[in-house]
Amino acid sequence: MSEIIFHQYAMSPFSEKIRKILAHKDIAYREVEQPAWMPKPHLTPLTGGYRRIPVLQIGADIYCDSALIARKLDAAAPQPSIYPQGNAVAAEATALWADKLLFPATVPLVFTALADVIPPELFEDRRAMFPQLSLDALRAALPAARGVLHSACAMLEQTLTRHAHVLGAEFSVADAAVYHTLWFARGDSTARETIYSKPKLAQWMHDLEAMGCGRPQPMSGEEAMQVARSSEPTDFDQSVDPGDPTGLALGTAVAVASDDLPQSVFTGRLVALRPHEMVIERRDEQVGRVAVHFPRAGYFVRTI
Ligand SMILES: N[C@@H](CCC(=O)N[C@@H](CS)C(=O)NCC(=O)O)C(=O)O
Repeated sequence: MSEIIFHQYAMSPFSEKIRKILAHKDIAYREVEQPAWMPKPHLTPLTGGYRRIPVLQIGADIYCDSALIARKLDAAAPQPSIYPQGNAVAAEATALWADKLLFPATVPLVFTALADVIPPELFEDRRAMFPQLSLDALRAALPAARGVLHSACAMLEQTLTRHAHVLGAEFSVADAAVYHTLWFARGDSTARETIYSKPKLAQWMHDLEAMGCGRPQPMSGEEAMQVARSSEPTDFDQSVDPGDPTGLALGTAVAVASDDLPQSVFTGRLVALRPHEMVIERRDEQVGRVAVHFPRAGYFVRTI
C-alpha cells in the first residue's frame, strides 16, 4: 500500500479527531500542513474543490470527511479497533452527536472569546462559507451554546465515572470525536471551567492529550500532488450496491455536496456506490486521474 498522507492544519479540530485515531493505532503517516483558509492550491486539485480539512490521501485515492477517514484508517489498520466489541452503531452515532451537535455549539464560544486575535482573513473566509456569520450572531448564540456544552459535560462526567472511555473500557471513535470538540472549546475560558471542573472528564482530557498523534513525518503539498500524479486510484470496485435507492448507474456524471454546505458541489464520474461511501473519478491537469471518496451520511449525490 502507498503511504498514508494526512492533509491537515495544526489548529483544526476535525484533524485532532483523526490524530487521536492515528495515535490509538500507532500509525506511521506523512503529514501535509494545509492553509486554514482559501486558497488551498495543494488541496483542491486533489479533491476537485472540496476545501475542508482533514483529507486523507493514499496514492491517487482521496478521502474527504473525518467520518470516512476514520473508517478507512480502521480498515487499513484494524487493530486496535475504533469500534470495540463491534459496537459500530453506538460509536458512530456518538461521534455524529459530537461532530454535528456539540462541535457547532463550541464555535460561538471560541470565536467570541478569541475575536480580538482571530486573523481577519479567517473570519472573512468563513463568512464566505456561511454568509449569516457575524460577531453579533455569534454573541446571540452564546446562551444556547453554553447550555449544550454544560449538559454534554455533565453527561460525560457521569459516564466517565463508571468507565474510562465514552463507550466503556476501551477507546473508540466516539472518544476521538468528543475530544476534538472539547479540545477546541478550551479556547474559551468559561468552557474550560465547565470541562476541567469535572474530575473524571478532566482526567480523560489529560489521558487523550497524552496519547499524542501517531508517527507523522512532514510532506510538502507539492510532493503529495506528485504522489497522486504518479499513482493510479485503486480503492474502488466499479460497482453499485444492489438495491441502492438512488438508481444511479456506474459511469454517470454526478455532483456531490454535503448537507451543511450545499452550495459547494464536486463533480465527476460515478465509479462506486457502497452503503457507506461513494466514489467519483475525475481528471485534473495537475494531479491526473484521481478517485475522490465521500461518506453517504451527510452527503447527497445527483446526476448532472
Ligand atoms: N464534516 C467534516 C467537517 C470538517 C470541517 O468542518 N473542518 C474545518 C476545519 S476543522 C474546515 O475545513 N473548515 C474550513 C477550512 O478549513 O477551510 C469532517 O468531518 O471532516
